[in-house]
Amino acid sequence: MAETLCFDMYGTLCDTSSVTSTLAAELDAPETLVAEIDATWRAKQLQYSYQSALMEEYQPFWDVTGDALAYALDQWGVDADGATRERILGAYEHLDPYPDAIETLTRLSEAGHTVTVLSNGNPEMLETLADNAGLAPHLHDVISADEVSTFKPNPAVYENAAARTDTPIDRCRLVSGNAWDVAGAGSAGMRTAWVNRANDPFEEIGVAPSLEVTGLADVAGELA
Ligand code: LAC
Repeated sequence: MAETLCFDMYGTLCDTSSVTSTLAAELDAPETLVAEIDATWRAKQLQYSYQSALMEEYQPFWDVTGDALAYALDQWGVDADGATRERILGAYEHLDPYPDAIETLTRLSEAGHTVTVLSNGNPEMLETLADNAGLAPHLHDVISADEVSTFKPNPAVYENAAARTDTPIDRCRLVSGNAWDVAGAGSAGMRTAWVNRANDPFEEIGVAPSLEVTGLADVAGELA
């Protein structure tokens, strides 16, 4: 049965850890420090998105990501001028797609599914990344949390995706590598597919995934 498939972008279609090469080049820092900054940056990025949603102080994900970078550099005692920070942040527009991303989108589209991105990224950063990563021609739509001025896992974001694609929410499926995102989409009434690449335990809150796989190609294997 045809579904509207909503792919998360950061950590699902594109690999956020590909910012490490930019961090290393721009900061001339050892690999261990780069790994620490990268981990703090990603954790703070998510935390700041949750905080700003809960505080009802929405700001675009690009700004959230910049603030999280500032925190991570500060936490690890690294000085970087404004231009360097901009170049590091710019890595978010050049993330590597996972190797099986394009083939997965193509197969699912050919199988009759509507294939979209549903992400916390603001539209400009999503469109730039989708172009740079070669994903854009394989997507029917790119839907941003920015349209409802809050962030996943607020149900308003998943509900907006269903409304925008004119699909009943129980015929939409979020595909995400982020367990918290899957838990939230399930809670909002979507079907889900959890791309559990690291064999992690699932979240203790929210709704368990309708489908669990270890890579994007398996999503096509199951649904195409
Ligand atoms: C996304 C990030 C938060 O929504 O994973 O794409």
